[in-house]
Amino acid sequence: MRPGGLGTTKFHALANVARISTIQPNPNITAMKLNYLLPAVLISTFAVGAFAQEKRNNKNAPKQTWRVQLLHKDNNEGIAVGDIDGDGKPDITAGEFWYQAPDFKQRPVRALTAFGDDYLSNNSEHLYDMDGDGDLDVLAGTFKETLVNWYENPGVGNYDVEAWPVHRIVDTGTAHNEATFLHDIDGDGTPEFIENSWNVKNPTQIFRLIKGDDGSVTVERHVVCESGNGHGMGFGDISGDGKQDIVFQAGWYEQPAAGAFSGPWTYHHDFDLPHASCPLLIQDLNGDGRNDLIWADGHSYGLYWHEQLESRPDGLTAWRQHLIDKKFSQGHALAWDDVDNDGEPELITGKRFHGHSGRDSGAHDDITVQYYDWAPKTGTWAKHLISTAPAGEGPGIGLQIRVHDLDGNGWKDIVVPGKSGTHIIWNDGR
Ligand SMILES: [Ca+2]
Ligand SMILES: [Ca+2]
Ligand SMILES: [Ca+2]
Ligand SMILES: [Ca+2]
Repeated sequence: MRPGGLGTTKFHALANVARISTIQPNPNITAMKLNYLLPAVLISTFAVGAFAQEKRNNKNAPKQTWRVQLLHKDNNEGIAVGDIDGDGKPDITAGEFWYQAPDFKQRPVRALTAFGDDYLSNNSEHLYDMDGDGDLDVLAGTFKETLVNWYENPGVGNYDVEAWPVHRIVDTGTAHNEATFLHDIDGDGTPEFIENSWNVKNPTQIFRLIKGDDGSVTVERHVVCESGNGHGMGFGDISGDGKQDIVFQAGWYEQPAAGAFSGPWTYHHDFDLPHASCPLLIQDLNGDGRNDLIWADGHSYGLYWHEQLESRPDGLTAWRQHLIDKKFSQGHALAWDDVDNDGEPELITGKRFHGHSGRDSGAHDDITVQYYDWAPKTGTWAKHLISTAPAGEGPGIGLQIRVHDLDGNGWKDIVVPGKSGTHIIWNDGR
């Protein structure tokens, strides 16, 4: 039986709504123009083609259906999924609480502090076995604090506590944080903790998690760049050498040939991506062997992909911008996963509700969650609306989107936090 009696809200389940295509110009001409027109710092804002929508004609295809369940409403914008109690069923953490499957009973994790008009201190969270005792703990970031804490899973039979034991792991020295990532940047199987900051003067740094034999965990700090961060971040191989690079608002950092922690990384200011999403995605969309970028403006309208072209003779990378969708704002988070069961991942995003407390463009638009199905042969994205609701009354994407098959029906569900509530969007499939 599915969870979802209480708190299940009616919503608009839509499928196959519109196809969005970008009409691509002659690549040779575009590359020439880019090389000719743009100086050393390549800003690839080359407007591409028309933005066209057409109704899909195939009305007989079975429609994929989605169902929204509200778990809680507060201003928390971080979320994580993992099997906290070890019963084999994925559970959810979201800010002050965790939700125990299968009925998603709300239980406490920690207290968050409020600030501003409508913020809670948490800007992101990750489930990871910090102390190596076999159960998942919560590692969390904050908007304003330089101190990073993790919260210890109290273990089966001990979940009626007021809060999980808290441990300080590091003082990063950086406030003004946008989001954090737990990501294995060097590919050794252990993830690193990496902060993205909107303050461009902040360092970009990687914290390696070091586990002691006694269950203690410490970090080792590695500086990518002493001063140079900026809104938005993603990880992947830009240079094509097989090592992951870091892309952010003002370009990318190239991982040293001798390894992630061998020294400072080389900075390339090859593009600017204003208020880029967290994460921005690095994928070879068109299969030409060069990784491309997918990003949204986290505080205004616009979802784009940047096609990586052949590098310029002077060594700078070259890019062509393609518009994916300009009809929604605040796509602050992106996910890349297979939600339609065709074996290929889709681009999942939506609107963050009340970024900057409602002062962002489109703050009062309807709030949506949607996915885009990429067709490499035609270079087009088919937009599928998953849910839509009046501003503040349905699922938004907050600062993190988690995609996971929670109920084991073979279709991946989507869980999202945000100031319009923490929601499960159940994927009922076709
Ligand atoms: Ca569980
Ligand atoms: Ca643990
Ligand atoms: Ca490519
Ligand atoms: Ca798919």
